[in-house]
Amino acid sequence: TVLVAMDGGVLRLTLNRPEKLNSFNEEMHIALRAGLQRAHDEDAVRAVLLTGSGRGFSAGQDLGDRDPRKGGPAPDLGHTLETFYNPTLRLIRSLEKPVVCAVNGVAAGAGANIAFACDIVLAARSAKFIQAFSKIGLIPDAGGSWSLARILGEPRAKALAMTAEPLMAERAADWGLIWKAVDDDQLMAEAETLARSLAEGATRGLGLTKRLIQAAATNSLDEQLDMERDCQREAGRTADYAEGVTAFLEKRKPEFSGK
Ligand code: LHQ
Repeated sequence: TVLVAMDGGVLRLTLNRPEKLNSFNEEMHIALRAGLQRAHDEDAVRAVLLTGSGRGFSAGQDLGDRDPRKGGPAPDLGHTLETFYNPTLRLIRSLEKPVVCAVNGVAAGAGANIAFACDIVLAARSAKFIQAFSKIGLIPDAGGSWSLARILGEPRAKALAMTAEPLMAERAADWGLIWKAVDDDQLMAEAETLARSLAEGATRGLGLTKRLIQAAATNSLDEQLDMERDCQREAGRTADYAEGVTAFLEKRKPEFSGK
């Protein structure tokens, strides 16, 4: 349910239930989490590229798995979040390596919000983001209530969440929810080039950059300045810093090792 491929330091994870628009069942959750865990564990992985197969990125939770007509006790969706979605969100945010997301088509419900949790999001111009939750009586999960409110502010966050109006890629970029919208036929090439160049970057420095930018939301300026001091101290001790400066002085391209 998730295709995994390693290429030049990029771990590519492709959500692969195209006939269900890559909606999440338990198997796909477990496979995605295993891929993200591998990115945490293996030094050889220096960037992640997340995308979907077929015409959609992900339609969120597989509602076929959740048919109330089948009877049984009322489901505990909090348990579903704690068991399946929240660990994935935490893995993406805590991975100190760049996570590029190529949104190849519609991203709905938790599918949209998993994309928004990634570090650099490119979307096909035809892709749209839908906070589908309100249509079925739910609240925006998979970090959506957090990322929408943080990135957009209350007015746009509330309108998107309450109306479930589709947001086209271009506008998502204008609003700062994603990095950019790309012509459909260019999306994968552009995302691959970006992921590859990040994988060839100074991995520790990029990881510390991610840590700092994510911490900024809750830090005071003083706390952030202290953290920059500590992170820069750590970055300054890496082989990649020495290589970066040497390459600059020698007027050549640096060859970063990720160390
Ligand atoms: C689907 C789905 C889907 C199953 C399309 N499930 N089959 C967390 C905790 C626990 C429980 C609940 O949820 C959550 C988090 C969530 O993510 S809640 C939000 C769940 N997602 C949605 O409500 C979105 C439902 N899907 C749609 O609104 C549409 O399919 C969109 C707008 C995504 C795409 O529309 P179309 O391009 O018109 O495609 P389609 O609707 O024709 O879908 C294609 C096929 O995919 C179709 O199957 P079929 O056998 O008829 O060809 C759909 O039934 C299936 N599919 N989403 N979430």
